[in-house]
Amino acid sequence: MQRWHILGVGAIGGLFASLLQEAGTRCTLLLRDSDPDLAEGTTCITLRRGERLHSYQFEASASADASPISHLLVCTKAQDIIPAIAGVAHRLAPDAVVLLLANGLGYQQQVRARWPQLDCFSGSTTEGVFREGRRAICHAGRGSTLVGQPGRETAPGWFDAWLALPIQCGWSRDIDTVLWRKLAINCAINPLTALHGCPNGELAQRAELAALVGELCAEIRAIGIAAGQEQAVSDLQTQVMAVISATANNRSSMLQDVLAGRETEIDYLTGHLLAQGREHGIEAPRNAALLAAVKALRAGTRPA
Ligand code: KPL
Repeated sequence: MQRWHILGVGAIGGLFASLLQEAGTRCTLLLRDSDPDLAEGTTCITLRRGERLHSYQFEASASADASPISHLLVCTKAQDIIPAIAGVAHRLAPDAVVLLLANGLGYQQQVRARWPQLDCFSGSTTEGVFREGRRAICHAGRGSTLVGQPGRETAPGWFDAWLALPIQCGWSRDIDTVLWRKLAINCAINPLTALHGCPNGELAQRAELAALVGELCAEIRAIGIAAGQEQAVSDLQTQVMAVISATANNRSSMLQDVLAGRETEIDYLTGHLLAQGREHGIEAPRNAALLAAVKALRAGTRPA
C-alpha cells in the first residue's frame, strides 16, 4: 500500500497529510530529531474548517531513522528543500517518487541535478491554509492544486490517491506554465506586502502600492515573454489583481516569514525572476529594488 512521508509539517504539509489520511492513504510525518513527539512515535494534527474541528493521528519518524521512503511529499520553504531532502536521502528508495509542493522556482533543477535517480514531480496549490498552533491548522479558503512533471502527459498510477482528495486537485500536462504563473503572481504580491507589513488587499487599496504592482507586473511580463512563458504571464496584472482581491485579508507567506523572524523565499521568487532576466538581457529595476529591500529586512524586525 502507498505510504507518503511528509517533509515540512507546516500549514500546507499538515493540510495534505490530513487530506491524504482522510482519503485512506497512510502518511508518516518526518520530524526534526529534537521534536518531542518522536518519543511517542505518533503525533496529532487538528484541522479547523469553519466551526468544525477534525483530528488526525499520524505516525511520526525522525529524519535520521532508517526505514525506507517510497513516496515523499516536500512542503518545506523553498530554501529548505535541498537540506531537508539531504537529511532523508539515505532512506529514499532508488526510484522514490518525490513531489515538491512549495512556492518559487529554481530548486526543482537543483533537486534533479543532485538526485537524478528520483522520480521528481512538482505541484502548486492555492488552498488557503494557515497555522493556528504548533500542530493546529485552519483550512480557511478553498483553492485548487495542480501536479505534473515536465514533459509528462498522463498522470502516474500513484496520483489516483490524490484524485480522491476532497479538494480540487488535478494533473497538469504543462506544470512549467503553472509554476511560472504562480512565481509571477508571488513576485508581484509577496515582497511588497512583506516590506509594507500589510495584508494583500492593501496593494489594491493604496494608490501608490497599486501603481507599483502595475510596474512590477510589466517587468515580470517582459521577463516571462523573453523566457518563453507568454502563456504564464498573459493578462498578468488582471490575474494579480484577482488574487489580491480573493486574498484581501491574508498575510502573504513572505510577510508571515518576516514577522516570525524566518528567512524568506525571496531568492526563489524575485531572485529567480531576476536571474532569468539577466539570462535574456532584460533589466527589472523595480523588482531588483524589492529584492534588495527584502534582503535588507533584518530577521524579526517588523516591517514599516
Ligand atoms: O501564494 C501566496 C503567498 O502568500 O505565498 C499568495 C497567493 C500571494 C496569497 O497570499
